[in-house]
Amino acid sequence: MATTLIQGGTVVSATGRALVDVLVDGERIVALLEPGSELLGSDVAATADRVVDATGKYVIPGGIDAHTHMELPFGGTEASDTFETGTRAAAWGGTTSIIDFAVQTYGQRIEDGLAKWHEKAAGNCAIDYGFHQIVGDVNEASLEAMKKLPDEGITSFKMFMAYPGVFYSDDGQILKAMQVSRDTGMLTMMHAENGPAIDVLAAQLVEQGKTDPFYHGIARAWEMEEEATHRAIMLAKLTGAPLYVVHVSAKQAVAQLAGARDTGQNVFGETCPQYLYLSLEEQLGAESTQWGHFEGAKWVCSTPLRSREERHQDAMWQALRTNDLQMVSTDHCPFCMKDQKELGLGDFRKIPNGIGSIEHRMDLMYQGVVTGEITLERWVELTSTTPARMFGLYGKKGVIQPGADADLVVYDPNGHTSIGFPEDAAGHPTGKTHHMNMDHSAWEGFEIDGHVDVVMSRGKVVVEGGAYLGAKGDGRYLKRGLSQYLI
Ligand code: DUC
Ligand code: ZN
Ligand code: ZN
Ligand code: ZN
Repeated sequence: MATTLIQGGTVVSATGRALVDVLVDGERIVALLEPGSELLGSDVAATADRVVDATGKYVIPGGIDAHTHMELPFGGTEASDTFETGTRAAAWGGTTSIIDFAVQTYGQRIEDGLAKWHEKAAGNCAIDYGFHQIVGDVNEASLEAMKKLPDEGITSFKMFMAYPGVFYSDDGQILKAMQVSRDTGMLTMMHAENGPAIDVLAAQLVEQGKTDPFYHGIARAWEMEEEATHRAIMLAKLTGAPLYVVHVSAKQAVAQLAGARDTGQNVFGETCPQYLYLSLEEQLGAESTQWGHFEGAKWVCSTPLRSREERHQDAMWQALRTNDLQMVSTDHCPFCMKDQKELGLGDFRKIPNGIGSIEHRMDLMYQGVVTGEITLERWVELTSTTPARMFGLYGKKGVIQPGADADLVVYDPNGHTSIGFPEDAAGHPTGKTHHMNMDHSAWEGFEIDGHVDVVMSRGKVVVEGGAYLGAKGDGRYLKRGLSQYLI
């Protein structure tokens, strides 16, 4: 097997940093070595098949994005990234594993929904991938099928308290599924928003002629997130199910999670880069010559962007520091403006919900290190190590140690990344700088004081020198174990 030495970098883990070299043999990490080490009497650097120079750079475990929606059917269209394009964009951004959501739609068997997701992903992914199961129809057959999912490496399922008529489950259905969660150790993931109430508020806004994208966020008020988060916590408490709340955006929802954790309940939460950086006020002010006020559709996602004035973004950063929130995923669910978001021209309810960020998560979170919101170690913990531990991948993923998969990123703190469709000095567009299958960027104009230089996925260098060297089908299905956070 070919060996690679990643030399001269600072290896950063969730718990510290050290100037050590990383030796990779085939698909695995085999040793962490003091610089200049000898192995069996010979100089490692001289005998390695290949040396990657990481001098002055960080070497981190590859990012794990535990919340993505490739090819998700939604709002009469389908998320614009395929497993091929979305995972390639992930690799460009230093993410080497994803966990996507296999969908069981209403009236469908779980087994059939899952088989369809395997079909979509198999042979198409650039990086390793696992699945959570969306349970969209709770009935006797589904509850039985759920019990078999851990054997397939699926140890978490997601339910929706929102989207009546699409993915929605009522409290009784959630209770039944949570009983399976308690009995099997599968993690219950929850989209916590009061969907029935939101739909009434949304309809009333549209009746009043308030149809611009911004009203999406008004209808999906933080009270609707706080209430649903509380309800999910109570149902989890009653059943004894471990609970993981996805895409937390309201500071009041964080308070619910923190309160439950303080009582010893096994509940967790993730937030996403959009809830750390973007706001409802900016969505309200968004306007372009092409789209007018409909420009705000680029940021229509659920949960919605929250008010900066109300300081939700500050609360999310704080919760990431205090561990009231444990991870950052993207909820990557991209839609183009043309033919997709524009389905909601004149009625914000018809805008497909979602933002594409898979390529930018590692950079955006690194910027939090630069601005002093989080430490370098916490960056690694939030984006790689905790996702691996939370979702049963740790040891193989999420850590740089002998025996782990060689999923590695060389990150340059002296590099720079401009996101979006920048213009040159004369104001001419230079083309898009990202690789997601989108005709815009929700992150237009973001500047990152760092750069993903080299990405290695299971021992293969897939990004280097600004070039993509990987191939469709490099990624394998990840059978996951139970969460390490079960008690
Ligand atoms: N939220 C989104 O923004 N997109 C897909 C589904 C969801 O819950
Ligand atoms: Zn959701
Ligand atoms: Zn989602
Ligand atoms: Zn020019």
